[in-house]
Amino acid sequence: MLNSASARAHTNIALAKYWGKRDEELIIPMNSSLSLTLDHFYTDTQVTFDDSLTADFFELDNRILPATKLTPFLDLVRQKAGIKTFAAVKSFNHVPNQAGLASSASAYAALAAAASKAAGLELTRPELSRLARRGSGSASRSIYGGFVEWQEGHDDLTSVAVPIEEETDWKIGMLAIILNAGVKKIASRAGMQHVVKTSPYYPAWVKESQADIDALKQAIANRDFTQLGEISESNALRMHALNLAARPPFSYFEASTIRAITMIEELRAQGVSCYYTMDAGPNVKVLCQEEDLPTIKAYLAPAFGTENLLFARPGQGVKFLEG
Ligand code: 2P0
Repeated sequence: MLNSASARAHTNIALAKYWGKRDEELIIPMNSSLSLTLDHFYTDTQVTFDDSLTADFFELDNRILPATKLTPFLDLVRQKAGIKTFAAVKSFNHVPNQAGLASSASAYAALAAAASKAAGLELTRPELSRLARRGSGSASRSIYGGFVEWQEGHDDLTSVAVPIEEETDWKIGMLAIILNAGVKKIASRAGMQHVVKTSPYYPAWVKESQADIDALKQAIANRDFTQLGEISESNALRMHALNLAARPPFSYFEASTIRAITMIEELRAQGVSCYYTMDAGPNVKVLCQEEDLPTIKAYLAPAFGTENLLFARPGQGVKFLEG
């Protein structure tokens, strides 16, 4: 057997975040989440099932890496397809400047699509979303473009992403401020596990998540940018408050994170509509309307450098590539 397939998936940034699992093995989240898929940051992955291989093989950006993390995921694909063949996986992360945005979301969404096709499976997009979820929760959302909701569900079948508005004509996007492109201090998986166990605010977080998602959907339907931004920013701060309230506490913020946040608040005080969100790292992403981008960049560039300001528009869902 020598079967190959390639796929491209874009990363996504959550406006209402996923931060905690109900089921660690199946990756069923504690609450639903809502994200925006971005056009500028993506992963291309080629998977080849090859009878001559004696183990799975993994290459990322032309560097050979251990395949230990990928093998359990490839086992799921092999099990579904009824094959035992090992695979060679070649990935390229298309993220300028090693921006620290190359998340597992685009990686597992591209891998799910390429591996399932190469194994001879023809999965529907809901099936691809569920498969990607098994690699990394946020990857379930990268199967779709635009605004996407990962519905928490209660088991493998029902925990799946659905598109809210795949092809959006809304002229908005995310300006990523790259503050530190290094490896994150605490892996998302460990961080979220720790807050579920020890943060006294956790039940309140879960309860408020659904209200945030409802309000975000309303904002999207009404093209209400202020509501979209206010809810996203508040949701991000509440996620990070869980970390500060954990025992022992931890934080992804660095001094430059606070500096960036303060500057976004200053811009807002000057009448520019822009809002921030942060994930499991120090970088700040600014949700803004395209028309305000020149003003925002001009204000931030002296502090952070133009080369560290990367703008992305709403992007597409996963697609298969030739070869
Ligand atoms: C999110 N993050 O909703 C949240 C916000 C980071 C902060 O999903 O354990 O790599 O592989 O399911 O998806 C990052 O966590 O975690 C993430 P696993 P994942 O985007």
